[in-house]
Amino acid sequence: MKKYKAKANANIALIKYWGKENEELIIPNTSSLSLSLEALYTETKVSFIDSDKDKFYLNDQEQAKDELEKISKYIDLFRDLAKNNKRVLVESYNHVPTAAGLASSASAYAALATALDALFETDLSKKDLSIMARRGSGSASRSIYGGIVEWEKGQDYESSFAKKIDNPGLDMAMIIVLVNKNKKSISSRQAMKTTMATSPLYESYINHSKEDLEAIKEAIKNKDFNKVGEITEHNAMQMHATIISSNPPIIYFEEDSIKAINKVRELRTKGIPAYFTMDAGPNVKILIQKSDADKVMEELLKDYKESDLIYSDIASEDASVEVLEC
Ligand code: 2P0
Repeated sequence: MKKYKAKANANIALIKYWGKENEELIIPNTSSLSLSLEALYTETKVSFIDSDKDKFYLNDQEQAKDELEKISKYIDLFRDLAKNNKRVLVESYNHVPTAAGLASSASAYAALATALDALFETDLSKKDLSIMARRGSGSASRSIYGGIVEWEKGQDYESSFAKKIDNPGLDMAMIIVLVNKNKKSISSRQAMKTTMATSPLYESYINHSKEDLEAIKEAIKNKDFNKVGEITEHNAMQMHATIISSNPPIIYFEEDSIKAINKVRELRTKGIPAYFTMDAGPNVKILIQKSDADKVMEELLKDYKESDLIYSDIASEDASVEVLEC
């Protein structure tokens, strides 16, 4: 019996995806752009089992009914595609340096799609793998690739997928400041719906984000790190302003998020280029030049414990799969 193991990295968006044009097919309202992170990844093993039900283990824990149903529904997409009704054992491991609440649906579904493609012998292209990963979670479409990745929103099932953007040699890395390792935030899936339904700023976010995407692609081409950073910060804060203006308000910031943001500004006053972004949670991600990593770490360690910081290079490899045993 063959077992396959796939690996996919998590990604952090510089231009954020927030809201869907089509809920069922996960077609977004905007295109987005991200960096895949080497330090955070998911490994997922899959094999066929002789059973009438799938089985799902996450970090060696068998998952309960709701999680199993969700993943079974997802595996159905591959069963339909391959016209093969066999049940599957999924063993997934999130590799995150600390128990940081950073487990990512992006790396999870990108790894699962890559593993299932091998198991069901569907032989999908990278583009189709990105589409299948998207069906699990929107941001997973981007985790099929390493490096700088753009998810083009497209208009329908076939045209909404991610692709790699050339990096002409921009020197980048990220440091994640772990603000709160425990508290569970409102899920981004639910929060997106509330924002779209109630925020008076939502349409403005959509329009500005198109401009931000064009501007950041130009800045990447020009190897202009400061411009990339400025656009990243401004886009994230536009997204959060939009989310906060939902009714009832959704606030991902905590006091310590603001503290970390101020620390990033302090780095800049000391002449170190560094820019922040935040997602659907309180942790702050700092975009830096890899060549400044030692200096930035030294500054951050004045205020933070080493265990509150995760340094990551940008992943160079795309999602991949290997055969484990026959
Ligand atoms: C992003 N986020 O672009 C944005 C920024 C969070 C904030 O994509 O409903 O888990 O599964 O498509 O992909 C998180 O949303 O949502 C996300 P679904 P997903 O990274």
